[in-house]
Amino acid sequence: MAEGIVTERAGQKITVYLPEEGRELRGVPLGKVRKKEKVFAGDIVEGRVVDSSTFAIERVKERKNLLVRPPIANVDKVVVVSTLKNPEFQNFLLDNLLVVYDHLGLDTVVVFNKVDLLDPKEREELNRWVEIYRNAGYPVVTASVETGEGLKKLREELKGVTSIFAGPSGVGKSSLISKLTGVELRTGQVSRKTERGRHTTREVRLIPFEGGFIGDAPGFSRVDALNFMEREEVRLHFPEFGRYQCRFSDCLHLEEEGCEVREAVKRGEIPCERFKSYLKMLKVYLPWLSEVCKEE
Ligand SMILES: Nc1nc2c(ncn2[C@@H]2O[C@H](COP(=O)(O)OP(=O)(O)OP(=O)(O)O)[C@@H](O)[C@H]2O)c(=O)[nH]1
Ligand SMILES: [Mg+2]
Ligand SMILES: [Zn+2]
Repeated sequence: MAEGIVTERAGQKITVYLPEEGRELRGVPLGKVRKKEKVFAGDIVEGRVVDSSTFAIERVKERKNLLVRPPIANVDKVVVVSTLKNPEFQNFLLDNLLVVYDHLGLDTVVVFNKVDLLDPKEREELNRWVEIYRNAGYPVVTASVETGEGLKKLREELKGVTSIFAGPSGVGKSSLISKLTGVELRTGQVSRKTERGRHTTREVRLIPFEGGFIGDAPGFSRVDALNFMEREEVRLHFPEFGRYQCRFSDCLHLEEEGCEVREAVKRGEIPCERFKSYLKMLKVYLPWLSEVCKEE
């Protein structure tokens, strides 16, 4: 028996990567696998090399997890890519993604790409966001496919793990992956067409990289944390809130007495941007907040 990892699942086509040989073969699920279970990219499979191009899949190993969009199994880490401009930064979308991936038990890395486009003033604005996410506890990388900034740091984050790139359309997910791995991916126009729904491709592909795998994903335009969890759970996925002890352990940090998170927002220790995202996720409006957090 040999062990491989499914790197591609497109319709009936399955590709299996054999780490020991460093090559990819066509995967053919044997009867019992075909009948009993679906095979996803990221699956660890056992089977036999039957000829120079074919791997017969006899068993799919139990999955650690299975993402829905994109459909990839056994993901360790999500690289959430944003840009300050082109497209404009949407911190609410980033915050939702960070909450949802933490809920799913995945590590996250925050990447700000296309920093080559920023003038000094915009670079300062970006630095403020970088500080906000670093202080919250996330690893943050500023990157540019054009200048190569941040790619070494990103490479370190990807070593030995299965990671996917997520974030809005057009931020450069595919471009970053191509630049890192040297593998050509469809970028720009083609995926924009897909966004319009002209040619929604379901194919998913993992690229072997530095002892791990990288998966590309289609851009998200909207993610709603409440579709994944109860409103009581959301606060647990804001790491910076966990540093404060409120009077009540089930405090939602809204209008409860003895809420230390609220005091921290008032003192400026928790940034307004993050706390506003939290309230927006819960669909709550608090009058005191407009006093503390003046509109920019
Ligand atoms: N100036 C600049 N342009 C970039 C950079 N990275 C990507 N781009 C450009 O941004 C556009 C979108 O890049 P993609 O890699 O297709 O973006 P994506 O995130 O994969 O988009 P979707 O697949 O639609 O979700 C392309 O025209 C890229 O050439 C960068 O660091 N700097
Ligand atoms: Mg893309
Ligand atoms: Zn509280």
